[in-house]
Amino acid sequence: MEISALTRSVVKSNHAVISPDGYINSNVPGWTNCTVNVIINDQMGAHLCQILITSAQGGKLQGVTKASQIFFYVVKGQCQATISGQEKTLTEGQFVYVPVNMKYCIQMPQEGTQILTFHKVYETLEGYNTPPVLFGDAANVEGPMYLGDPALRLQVLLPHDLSFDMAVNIFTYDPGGHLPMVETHIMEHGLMYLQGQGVYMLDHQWYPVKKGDSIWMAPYCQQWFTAMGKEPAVYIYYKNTNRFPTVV
Ligand code: UGY
Ligand code: MN
Repeated sequence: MEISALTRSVVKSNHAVISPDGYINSNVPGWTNCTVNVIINDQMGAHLCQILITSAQGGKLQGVTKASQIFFYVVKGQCQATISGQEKTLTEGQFVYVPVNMKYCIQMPQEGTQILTFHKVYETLEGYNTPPVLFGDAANVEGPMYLGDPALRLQVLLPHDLSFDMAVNIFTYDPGGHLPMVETHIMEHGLMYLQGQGVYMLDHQWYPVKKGDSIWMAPYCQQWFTAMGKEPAVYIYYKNTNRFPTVV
């Protein structure tokens, strides 16, 4: 029998590793016939929110974005997204970016459909409009090698456009591939593993991680990853970007 007092999850002041074994469901008004797991949010000191939604039969996410924009990514299954009069079927790897102050309705007819969301309070930029609704498909986004290493590929899902104040990228590491340096930076991350496994170093502590795990990294949380095993390790991650980085 498994000892239920064991987990790989940790929550620290500048990072967290959340494995699915500790999930407890939240009830969100307007989000019905689905399980909602709030993985990262402001309660832990983050400036983003990351939620995993798992649909029962007839799941539906209905609401209006307010101060925060929401990026919806289909991890598995399919859904019907209606945003500001545009209706599209989204399947695994497809996504929709919903800007602030906009109605959304996402229906998930198939039980087991999973949608990952990233939320961020939108910061306006003088001279730029709020970004529009954007539908996309990771399968159509090129993945050039990262910093000259063919073992690492980075797909950038949102446009390089200063109207966006967040980025969502997919990072693929071949087995043995690793970040070329320990990153030490002001940007914050939220991520979830879509495939594979490896070891993440966060603030000089070492964590085995695998498909389904999520990680929060606060600004300046030092970070490094190497992929292990027989298949590439793939994670989708959030990063804040394109705004004046400091109040000083
Ligand atoms: O974009 C990034 O900062 C990325 N290289 N960080 C990470 O994957 N931990
Ligand atoms: Mn980073």
